[in-house]
Amino acid sequence: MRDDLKTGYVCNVTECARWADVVLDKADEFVNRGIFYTLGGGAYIDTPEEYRTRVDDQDRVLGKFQGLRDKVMLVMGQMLNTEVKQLDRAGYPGFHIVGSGASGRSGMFHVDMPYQHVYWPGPFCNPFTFTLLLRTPRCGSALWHWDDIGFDEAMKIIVETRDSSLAIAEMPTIGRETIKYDVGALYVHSGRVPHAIADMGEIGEGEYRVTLQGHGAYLIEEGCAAVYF
Ligand SMILES: O=C(O)CCC(=O)C(=O)O
Ligand SMILES: [Fe+2]
Repeated sequence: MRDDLKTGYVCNVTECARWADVVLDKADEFVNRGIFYTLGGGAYIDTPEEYRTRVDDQDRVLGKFQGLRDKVMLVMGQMLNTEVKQLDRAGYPGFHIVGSGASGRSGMFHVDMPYQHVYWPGPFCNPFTFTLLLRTPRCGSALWHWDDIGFDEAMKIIVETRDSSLAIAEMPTIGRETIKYDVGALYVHSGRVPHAIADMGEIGEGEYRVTLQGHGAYLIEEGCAAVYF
């Protein structure tokens, strides 16, 4: 992560607060994913049938965020030095919402491989993951990562702890590093360094960690990057 993380700036604090309000106004559409909720269907977390249904319905659920998505794609294009477009037939970048129910808990130790679950119009390379923090609880919002755990070793830990309620307790603390997110900043990385939503402590009642979330890769023949959720 320390080698492949890029950071850009998308919106000021006022704009972020406004976008976070629009997300929280859509609470009826949130999907409970355990420690967090999503707004929008995610290829990495939905069944193929659920994903298809949510993509078909996404203009209703995520239509209001086109302005934000356009800005994210523009800034990401400058960061990656390429044009960035929406991947056809896939989900728009969506949102993770973490509330007080996740107080004192972290996300799962994982690597990102959502590209296995979407349709690619041609060959692609260099998959990436991105996060834009829109709202934070007072304790802060961050990502834990383990740069010194290689991909194969990470997969072994993931398989061993899968379906285990101990998965969180078993997360290695040795070598764990923290990237503290700033509101309005966009973080882009390969997703191949093992990582987890960090436990930053107490999330108060009515406080939320709201992030725009997505993935992407370079379309080799088209010479641009495409993003999805
Ligand atoms: O919310 C975050 O900080 C990261 C989430 C994440 O790891 C993912 O969506 O793959
Ligand atoms: Fe991830």
